[in-house]
Amino acid sequence: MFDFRADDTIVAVSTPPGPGAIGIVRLSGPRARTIAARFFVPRSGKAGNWLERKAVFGAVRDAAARELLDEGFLLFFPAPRSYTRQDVVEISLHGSRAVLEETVRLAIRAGARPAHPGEFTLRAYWNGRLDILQAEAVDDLVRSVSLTQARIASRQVRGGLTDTIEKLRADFIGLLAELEAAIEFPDDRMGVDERTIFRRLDALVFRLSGLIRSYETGKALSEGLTLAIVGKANVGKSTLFNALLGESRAIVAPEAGTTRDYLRERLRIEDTVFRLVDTAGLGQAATAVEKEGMRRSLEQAGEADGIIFLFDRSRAESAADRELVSRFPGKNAILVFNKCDRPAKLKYGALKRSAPESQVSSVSALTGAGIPELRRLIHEAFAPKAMGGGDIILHLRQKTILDEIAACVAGGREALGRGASYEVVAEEIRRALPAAERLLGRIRTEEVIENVFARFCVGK
Ligand SMILES: Nc1nc2c(ncn2[C@@H]2O[C@H](COP(=O)(O)OP(=O)(O)OP(=O)(O)O)[C@@H](O)[C@H]2O)c(=O)[nH]1
Ligand SMILES: [Mg+2]
Repeated sequence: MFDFRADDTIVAVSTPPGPGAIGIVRLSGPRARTIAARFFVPRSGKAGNWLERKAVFGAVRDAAARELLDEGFLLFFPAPRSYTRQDVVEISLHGSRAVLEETVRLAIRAGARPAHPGEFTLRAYWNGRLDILQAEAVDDLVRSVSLTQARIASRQVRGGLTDTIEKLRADFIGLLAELEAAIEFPDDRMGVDERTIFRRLDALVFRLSGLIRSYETGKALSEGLTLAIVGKANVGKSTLFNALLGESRAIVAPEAGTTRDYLRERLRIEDTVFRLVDTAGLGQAATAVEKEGMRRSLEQAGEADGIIFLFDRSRAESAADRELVSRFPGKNAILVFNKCDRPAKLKYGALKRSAPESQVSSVSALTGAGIPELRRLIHEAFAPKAMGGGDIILHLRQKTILDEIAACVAGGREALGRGASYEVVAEEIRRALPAAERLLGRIRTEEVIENVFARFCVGK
């Protein structure tokens, strides 16, 4: 889908659709300056005689219509000191879709071609300004909705993950060199012994598995974790759902069995976005619809990343409550006791013992008492833990290749364990190198390029 010829000049609106105070039209390519000079007239000085990286005030003009379209500023970034390493021109105008699209049309009439999604960044990659990990992070940064996501992506745009992978690659090469020396001079007492090789391999396994595991955090950050509110009918699940969201989203009613289908809404706490699910109450189903609703509740609870078990504190607990709590072993959960505005009847000792790992909170979803504390508890119990400045893998492409590399290391370790020769061990480990190159995008394959850049927006 991409035209890989980099010798034409592309143009696009680089700001999002919809009215804005400012909108930007961007051109990249060897003719960017000449093309812009055809429709951008500077207030003073000669068109096209623009100083490097100095704002030029002027107007966009349709020569044919002899009419000024809008006034604004132009910035010229000559190659190679630009985003794409080609000549780049950026024109800031008023953010009207009509003005911006007409400017693009004028550029096309003067010889530019409309850019494909991600094509500016593709050119940056093609011309060696970014590697593929950085290019992927550009898109993550553009799309990030939380500060944590933005920080991780920004670090990767600046080459943080690239450095980590480079170091890993260097260690592979170092290890191979040692193995090769040991193969060539088997009698040299300075040669590496098996224990050292084992240690090196274990260290690599450790680092790789840390990176691979971080993908779970990355996914949680980009997609949002799902939390299901689960409990018996009428305990106040929908009331709590509404209280947490701060809006009356779900129907609340005194009779049991009000909620039939589950509801899902975005819940933002501090910097984390969750997907909160309100489910149908569990208990004795009287009708086929109720039965299906309960089946779905259990399904939602099973698929969720975390569960909020809700109980009515003004009623005595039952065996069914304890059974429910122990139904999802290993699942991250909290126990919440609702209706604390009423006299307490429920003793939660037994429930707590059924879920010793889970934290406990008391609220009144009706009055709002305890809701701020519960929000804090939800964040503490479920938000993905930031990994002290470490690298986070955000893409399946990256994780898949890391898995491959880890398999090479495991293969080498296994060979060493069963007493195979160093040649065989080296053979296994050597296979990790092309994978690392692919991870960094040093090996350019059209498939990878299309997969990475096609997700971008036009103009980026
Ligand atoms: N006193 C008191 N009543 C509450 C509280 N929370 C909910 N209720 C009431 O309990 C009843 C049931 O509330 P819902 O939110 O519909 O309960 P639910 O768990 O969603 O019920 P189903 O959808 O039928 O399973 C309503 O009459 C609510 O007003 C609370 O904290 N205190
Ligand atoms: Mg309900």
